[in-house]
Amino acid sequence: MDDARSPETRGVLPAVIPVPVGMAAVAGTEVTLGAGAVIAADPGADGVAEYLAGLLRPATGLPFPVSTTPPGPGIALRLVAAGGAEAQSRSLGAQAAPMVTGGVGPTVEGEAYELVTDGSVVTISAATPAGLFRGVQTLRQLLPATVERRSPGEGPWTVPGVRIVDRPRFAYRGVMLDVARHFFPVATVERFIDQAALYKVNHLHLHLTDDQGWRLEIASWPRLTSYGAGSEVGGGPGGFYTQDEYRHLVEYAAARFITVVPEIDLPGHTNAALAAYPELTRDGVAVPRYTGIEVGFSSLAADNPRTYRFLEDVFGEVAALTPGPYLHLGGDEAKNTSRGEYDTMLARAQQIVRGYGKTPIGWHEIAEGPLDPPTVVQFWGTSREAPEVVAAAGRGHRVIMSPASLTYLDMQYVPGDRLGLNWAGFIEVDDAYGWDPAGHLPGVTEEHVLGVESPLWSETATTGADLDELAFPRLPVLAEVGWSPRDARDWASLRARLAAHGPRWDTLGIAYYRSERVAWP
Ligand code: TNX
Repeated sequence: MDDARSPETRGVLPAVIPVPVGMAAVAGTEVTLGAGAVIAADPGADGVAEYLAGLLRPATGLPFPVSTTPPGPGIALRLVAAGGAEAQSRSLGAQAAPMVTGGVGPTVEGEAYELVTDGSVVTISAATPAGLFRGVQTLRQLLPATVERRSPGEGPWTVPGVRIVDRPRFAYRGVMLDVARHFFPVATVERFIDQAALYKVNHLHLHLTDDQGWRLEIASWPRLTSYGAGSEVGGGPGGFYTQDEYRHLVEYAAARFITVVPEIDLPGHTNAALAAYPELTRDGVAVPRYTGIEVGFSSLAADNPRTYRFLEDVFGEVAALTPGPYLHLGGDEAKNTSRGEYDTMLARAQQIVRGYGKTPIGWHEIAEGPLDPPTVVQFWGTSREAPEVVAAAGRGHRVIMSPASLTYLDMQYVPGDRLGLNWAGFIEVDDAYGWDPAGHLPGVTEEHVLGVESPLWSETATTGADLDELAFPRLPVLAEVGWSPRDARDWASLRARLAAHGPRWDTLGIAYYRSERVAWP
């Protein structure tokens, strides 16, 4: 009889999230990593090899020496000519995702990899270290959950016999953390980066400024942090990142092939800056700091020359600290800014950002005004109609899809949840899965979509455990929406794979939300 259950439920295929483009079980080729296991790395792959060794050593208690000499039994990381993995994917009859063309930023080819077992060696091949790194996350998920322990545990450390070919569907797979409504220390952000990396997320958007606090040191405007950082929602102490701490986070993310996208939100969401510098207000009168959660009351002033000095200085410093191609300039919910003021300030802000060699990203309201050619539009609406976004896509602007009713990690799962808001609705795990980024807005099709981002606003989240509960399991779900081909996605399969990841999250200390839609073990 046919077994109608998914392959993962039947235990035939391993529980990899996001589901790879192509994965086949290959009997008799499993690899058990034992005392003699080495990590053989091609020149240029040593950074990823050391990262992998760092993952494996604590739980296995094995030495995993990294070498560039030909492999013994264990793991091999191979850098192969570009196209190799793709040719393989064609030969396996896997779905070829459409090419991303033009523009700056990431390309999907750079993250393709393949992973094969041959009985004694697990070989990961890719054209770039980024591809190897994505493959390493797959390897990690092929090993027992206990591999995530930070102290030696029981093996055996067996990788099932598989052949995997994989590449992302979208070049941009992001997660956003709001460190403005509540401030999160460096260690919490590092942990968030590690969690995102496990699911092949490649952009971390940091929402660094808002009405409730300014979180990045700006040397030329020191009161932004000496005063403007000292508040947060609910009246807590707030906080900020020094430039060195921010640089550290950028490097920490880069070591995981994650690009930091800093956001300086304007012209609204600026109360913290206005409180720090009364010269930026419309009437020059100081405003108090703000610890509530209303939006849409603050605004920079278009006719104040200090506004543009401020934007030049801030974007100049942020650009200098940020190696990635994007600077996010907000643009959302400017309810206390006239159309003319908005257009004037956003036009100048885009010019300034481009002057520093960066590509602007703005929340989708920015598409109601003039857009510079490279500007990326981030859709966050709750309806499937956004004529100005469709029009911008038609003029060649790339779109990041963050529909609030599907991707907002700060929405409650169900009524009565301890954490979260619900203005965009309730988002259960299968809701977050049951949509497609291409065509969600009719007229915004595959080639317009740069990717998918899941924002985690922090009005109700104050601790790392709160972030865990809102992000898990929805972050892995949305990572699959951004990575996996449309027709490889299947809720019954994902449901089983999420359940299989529960013990891994327990081992990692991730306080995930035990959604009733998943049969947790
Ligand atoms: C809307 S989404 C906002 C944020 C809030 C969030 C809460 C967007 C661009 N603006 O200011 O934090 O809702 O869910």
